[in-house]
Amino acid sequence: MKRFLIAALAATTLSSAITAVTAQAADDIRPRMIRFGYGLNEDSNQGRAAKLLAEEIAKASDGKLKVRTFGSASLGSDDQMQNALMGGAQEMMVGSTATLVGVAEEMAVWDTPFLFESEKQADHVLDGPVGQKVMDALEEKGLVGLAYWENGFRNLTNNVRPVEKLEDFDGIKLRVMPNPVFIDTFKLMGANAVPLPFSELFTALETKAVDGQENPYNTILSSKFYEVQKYLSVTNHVYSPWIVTASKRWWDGLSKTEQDIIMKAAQTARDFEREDTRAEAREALAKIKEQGMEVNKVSPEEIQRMREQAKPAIQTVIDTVGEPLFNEVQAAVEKAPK
Ligand code: TK8
Repeated sequence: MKRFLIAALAATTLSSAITAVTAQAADDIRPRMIRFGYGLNEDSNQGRAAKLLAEEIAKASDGKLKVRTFGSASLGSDDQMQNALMGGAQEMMVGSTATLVGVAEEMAVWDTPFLFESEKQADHVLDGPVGQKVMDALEEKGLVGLAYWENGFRNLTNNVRPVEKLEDFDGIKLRVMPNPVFIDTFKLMGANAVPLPFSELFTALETKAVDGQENPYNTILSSKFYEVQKYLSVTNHVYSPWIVTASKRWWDGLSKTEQDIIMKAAQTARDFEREDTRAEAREALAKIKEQGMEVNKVSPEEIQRMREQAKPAIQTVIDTVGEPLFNEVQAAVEKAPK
C-alpha cells in the first residue's frame, strides 16, 4: 500500500512537472502581431530581406509571431518610424544608421567619409565589439539594435553634369540624408546640400526641386532613379549600413524565447541580405546603363582630392561622437581584413 502510494505520488509529481514545462513553453511564445517598416520598395534588397525575416520568425514560432512588413515608407520616413518605435506605437523597422544620429549621436561614426575600403572590412567592424557598442547606445533612447544590414557604398547621380572632378560638384543641388556629417561633407565639396527624407526623394528629383542624390547602385535601380536622373558618377564616398531596430518598450515585454527568435531571424536575414545586395550590385551598373544613364568612374587622383576636401567633415564626426569612440573605430578598421 505504502509502496503504491509513493509510486502514485511520484507519478503525479512527474506529470505535473511535465505539464508545467509545456505550459511554460507555450506561454513563452504568445500570439503577437509585429509591424515591421522600411523605406524601399518590396522589390529591393531591403524588401527581400524583410520578407525573409518575417518568414524566419513565423517558422521559428510556429506561426504565433506574425510579422507584417510595410515597405515604401508606408508607415513613415525613417525618422517617423524611429519615433513610433520609441513611443511603442510600432514594433520593428530597418533603416539607415545615418537617420539615427539625432537619436544616438554615436551612429554618426559610420558616416565618416571613406571610412571603409571594402564590404568585408565593414562586416568585421560592424559585427565586432565596437559595432555592438554603437548599437547599444540606442537602448537608453528607447530602441534595441538587432543587426546591421548592408545598404552599401554610395555613388552620386544628378542631372546637371557628370561629376569627374571636385569642381564639378559646384552648385549642384544635392539631396543628402538629414544628418550634419552628410550636410557638411557635400557643402565642403561645393554642392548645395539639401537634407530630405528618403520618402520624398523621388518626387524631389522628378519635380527638379533637387538636381541629384547619392545612394548605392541597388537603390538607384530599385527606386528607379534612372527615370529621373541622367548622370551616375562612381565615387564610393561612404559605406552606409542599415540597422534593424525594435521598440525597447515592446521588446522588454517579450519572453526570452521570443527575443531569441527575433534576434536570430534578424541575423539570418542579415547574412542573406548582404549576399543578395552584393550579387545585385555586381550586375547593377550594366542594368543602370541599359536604362540610359551615363556612367563615369571618378579617377583615383580626383577621389584623393575629394578625400582631402572632405577632411573637415571628419572633424564634424569627431565632435559628434567624441574622440575615444572615433579612435576605437579607426583601430578596428585598421585591424579588419580588407
Ligand atoms: C531608406 C533610406 C535609404 C538611405 C537614404 O529608408 O536615405 O538615402 O540610403 O536607404 O534609409
